[in-house]
Amino acid sequence: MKRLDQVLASDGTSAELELVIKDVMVACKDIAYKLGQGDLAGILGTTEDENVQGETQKMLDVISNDLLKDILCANPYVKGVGSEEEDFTIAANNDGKYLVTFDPLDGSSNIDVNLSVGTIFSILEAPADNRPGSEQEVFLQDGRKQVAAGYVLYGPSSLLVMTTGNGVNLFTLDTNIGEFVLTKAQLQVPEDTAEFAINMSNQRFWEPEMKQYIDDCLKGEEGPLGKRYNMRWVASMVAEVHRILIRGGIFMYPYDSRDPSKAGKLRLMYEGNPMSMIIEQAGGASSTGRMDIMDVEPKGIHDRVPVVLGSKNEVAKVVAYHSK
Ligand code: AHM
Ligand code: MG
Repeated sequence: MKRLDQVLASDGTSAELELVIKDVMVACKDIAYKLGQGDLAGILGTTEDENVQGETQKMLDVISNDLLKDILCANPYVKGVGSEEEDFTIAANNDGKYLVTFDPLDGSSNIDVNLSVGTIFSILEAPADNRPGSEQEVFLQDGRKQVAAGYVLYGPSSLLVMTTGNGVNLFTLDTNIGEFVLTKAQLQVPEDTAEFAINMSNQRFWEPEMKQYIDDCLKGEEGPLGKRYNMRWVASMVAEVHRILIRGGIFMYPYDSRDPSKAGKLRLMYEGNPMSMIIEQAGGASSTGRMDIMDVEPKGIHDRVPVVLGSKNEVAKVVAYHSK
C-alpha cells in the first residue's frame, strides 16, 4: 500500500507543496494522539477564552491551533497562515510560496462527548508580486485558486481525505508506522441521494426557498420530490462530508436570520472552500443555493457563507428551488 508521500510524489505534487502537506499531517497525527488521550491528559473541557467569532474555545481547539500554527510558521515554504481560532492571519516566512488556512478542530462541541471531530485545511499560492496590502488581503482569493484541500477525520480510525486537483484520495493512519496510507483512491460521490443533513432546529430562521425544499423532502413519496428521505445530523461537518463522500447525501448549513449580519454559520476560507474543492473533485456539487461556493469572492478572512453540498443531482434541486 502506498504512503501519502509516495502518492504525492507520483501525482506531480511539487516537493515544496508536499513538505507543507506533510507538516499539516505531523500536527494532525499529534492531534489524533491527544484526542485519544482525552481525559487521561486532562485536556477535555472549555477554556476561559472566546475566539474572534465570539465562540467559547475548548482546550483542544487551542492545543490543535497551536500545533498547526507552530509547525507551519517554521516551514520555509509557508508565507502565512490563517486560522478560525486567530483574530488575524499570521506572517510566517517572507519567501514562502504558500498560504495555509485551517479550522484546527471542527465540530468541537463533539469533543467532550467523545464523538467525531476533524481538522480542515486549504492551501493557496501566495501572490508572486509583492503587491502592497495587508497580510490579510493576500489570503482573499476565491476557492478556485486552492492548490490543495483536505480534512482529517478523528473517528474510530483517523482518516485523511485530500485533493491536489487530481481527484480525491482517502488515507488511513497506520498507527504502527505513524503514516497515512492510501486505502481508497479516486473517491466519487454518488450522484443521487435520499439522505439530507441539516440542523432542523433552525427551520424558523431559514429563507422560504430552503423551508420549501425541506418541507417537500418531509412529504416523502407523496410530495413533489417523489421519494422518502432519511435525515442525519452529527454536528460535525467533517463527519457529514465524509459520510457523503462514502455513500452520498446532501449537507446544508443555509443562511438564517438569527444574526442577519452573518451570511451563515460556516466560514468560507476554513470550511466552505476546502470542503467544496473536495466534493467537486469527487464529482459532487457545492453551492450557496445561488452560486458555486468556490466562486464567492472573500471580503474578509473570517467571512461566512451558506453551504449546500453533496450529491450533484440533489444539490441541483436545491439550487432550482432558489432560482424559482
Ligand atoms: P465549529 O467550527 O465552531 O466547530 O462550528 C462548525 C460546526 C460544523 O462542524 C457543524 O456542521 C456545525 O458547526 C454544527 O452546528 P450546530 O451547532 O448548529 O449543530
Ligand atoms: Mg469549524
